[in-house]
Amino acid sequence: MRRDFSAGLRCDIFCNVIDNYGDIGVCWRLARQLANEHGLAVRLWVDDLASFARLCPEADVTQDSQHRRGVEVCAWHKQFPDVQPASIVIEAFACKLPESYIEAMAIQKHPPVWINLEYLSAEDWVEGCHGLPSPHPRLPLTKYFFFPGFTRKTGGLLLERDLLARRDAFQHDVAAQQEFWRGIGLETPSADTLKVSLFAYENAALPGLFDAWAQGEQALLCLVPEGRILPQLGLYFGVSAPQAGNEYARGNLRVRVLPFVAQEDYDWLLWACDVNFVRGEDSCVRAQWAGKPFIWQIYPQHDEVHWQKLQAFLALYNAPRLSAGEDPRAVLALQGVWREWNKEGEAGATWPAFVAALDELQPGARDWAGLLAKNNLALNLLDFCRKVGRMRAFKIEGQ
Ligand code: TRH
Repeated sequence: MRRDFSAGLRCDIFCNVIDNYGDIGVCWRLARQLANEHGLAVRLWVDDLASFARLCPEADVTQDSQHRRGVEVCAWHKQFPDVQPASIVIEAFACKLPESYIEAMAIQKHPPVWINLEYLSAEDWVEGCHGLPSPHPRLPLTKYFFFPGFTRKTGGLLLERDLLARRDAFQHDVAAQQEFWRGIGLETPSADTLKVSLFAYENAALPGLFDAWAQGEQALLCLVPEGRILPQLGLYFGVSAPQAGNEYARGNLRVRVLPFVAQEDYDWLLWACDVNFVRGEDSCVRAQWAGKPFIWQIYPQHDEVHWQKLQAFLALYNAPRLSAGEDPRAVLALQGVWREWNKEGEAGATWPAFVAALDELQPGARDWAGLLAKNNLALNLLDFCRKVGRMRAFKIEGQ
């Protein structure tokens, strides 16, 4: 047996990287939080260390086990080692745990609390499914579905303890902001420049949006982290292989390509910009914590089911504004640009109305972050595990 790395409550998180950075992004964030804020000994098993290393650049992809930011990060190979299961076992996004590990869980005196951490969705059915048990067909084990979400009856969202305080400190600190702009190699933009970050999948709406920005009345600085949108950016400006540090301009639009940074550092960009384009799951949540108006490019799924998810989120997100009796025009402007960006349509045509509504949208974006902050996923998850432990009439080790 491999020696366990720490006493106290232990947690194993299993992450199977499907594509992009969302799976590992969520797991890495949760792992750090459980380890650093709640004192758990966390092992993160990941089957693609190269993806992990994009979020944690000091990672060594050749190591089977390494300690990073308080977490033991382990390479998850097909041939799984003989290890002692932790007291909390989290399989992310229904990834399939190693058979030998499941068998080992079943023979523990106190079998672990086994959680399937699901994808984020704002749809109604999530509340009904959050926390449901799923008994193993053969072994004396029960897996529980844990759904992140936006309402009190869901598991909530990942939020570091001090995040909003750090955000506020940064947004009120001119010197810290200047430091940020210097750090990415730029002068602090003038007050009348609109600062937009653009993290996106390929999107046929990009040229139209760039045209609208180039022809707009206001100077616009667009910051693009390296990634899937770069070839299209290159096409637009007639250059091949744009890379970090490159800058392009047309009309009132200035575009700067940024390096893909460590996960913790991405927040600074979101806090520094006036509008953020985000994608997938984790960056979308981070944009909400930034408290700025944002545009979400949802991860496209088969049979167009992602449209339902998008509509469900928009309905929740806009509900506080509409029920407060605010002028619906700002909400419609936001919906317009979200719709066109996601259907890769006329995003450029919807942009002027959106920009005109920014002042109205800003306070709502901030209030929304405050509302969501009351429902913290890591705290909820630990409460849930304690409850399951109590139901089984044993104390979770270390509690
Ligand atoms: O990379 P994504 O498109 O991930 C997607 C979604 O999660 C989707 O739901 C899932 O099904 C699919 O993967 C498999 O977008 P997401 O979720 O925003 O993840 C990006 C991560 O990258 C996030 O944790 C933030 C991080 N990031 C950095 O660490 N540095 C950077 O410079 C940037 C731009 C992002």
